[in-house]
Amino acid sequence: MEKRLDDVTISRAITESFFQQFLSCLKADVVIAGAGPSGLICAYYLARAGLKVNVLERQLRVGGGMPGGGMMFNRITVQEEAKPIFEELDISLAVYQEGLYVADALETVSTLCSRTIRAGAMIFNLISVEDVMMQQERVCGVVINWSATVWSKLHVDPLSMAAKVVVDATGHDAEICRIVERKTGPRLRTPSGTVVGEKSMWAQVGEQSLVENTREVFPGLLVCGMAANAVMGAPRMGAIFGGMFLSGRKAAELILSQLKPGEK
Ligand code: 48H
Repeated sequence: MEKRLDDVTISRAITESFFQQFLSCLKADVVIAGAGPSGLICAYYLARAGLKVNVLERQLRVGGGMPGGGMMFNRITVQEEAKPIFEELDISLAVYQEGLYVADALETVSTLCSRTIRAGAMIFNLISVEDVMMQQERVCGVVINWSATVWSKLHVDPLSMAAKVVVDATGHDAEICRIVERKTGPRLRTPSGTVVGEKSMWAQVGEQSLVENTREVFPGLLVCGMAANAVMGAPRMGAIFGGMFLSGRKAAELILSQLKPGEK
């Protein structure tokens, strides 16, 4: 006789599997807020090097601003400097003109997500970072809640996730840096000590400064991707994404120079 699928067994499989992983993630080497391109790339390189990495994404889906391409035309542009990362991940690039390539936004998001998980990073969607943990003037983790509780404005107390390093990869709003600024005063490592704020579109300068602006902005807190330009007061760049990949990789390199895999 056909073996029937038991409804409760399905529920148990999901909840047991999820909570086993969730419990093992409550202490990590690195927690990254935001699963946009910069956060995912950062997670990919850290996990590949053997660090324990969690990515927390507020939305149902990963990819941040990438699936929408430019104005919902689901293509992204990529400059020469980032081409080796696309090749490493095996994401197709079509030459548009010398030094400029076009990629399918959905292929890029799905491949990057898959590679990041297979490298060993844990990605949790539908979880928002709503605060940081801070001890002895150092960020040492994040305070999290289900996005659904935040959106529905329910007063539900959060949980915590400890990390040696936290990365703000939340994009234009630089949410984690703003939280730290709000709680500690103007003590970020920026020209003003605060989140300076993103400047208007200038792709050339925006892309160049993005990698430079990828840095530790407070003890235990790094910023990468669009958030790095927002924090340091540099321009936006429109739908060119090479800088996001280079910034995520640089954040991973900075972290790896501090935290050696194995010293967990
Ligand atoms: C959990 C959160 C929280 C939170 C936000 O916006 P993103 O795609 O960010 P980047 O920096 O990787 O890429 C930027 C790029 O997409 C972009 O916007 C460009 C190139 N713009 C140029 C221009 O001129 O406009 O992803 C950030 C992710 C999103 O998925 C958010 O949902 C998520 O972070 N997020 N997740 N807790 N508190 N805040």
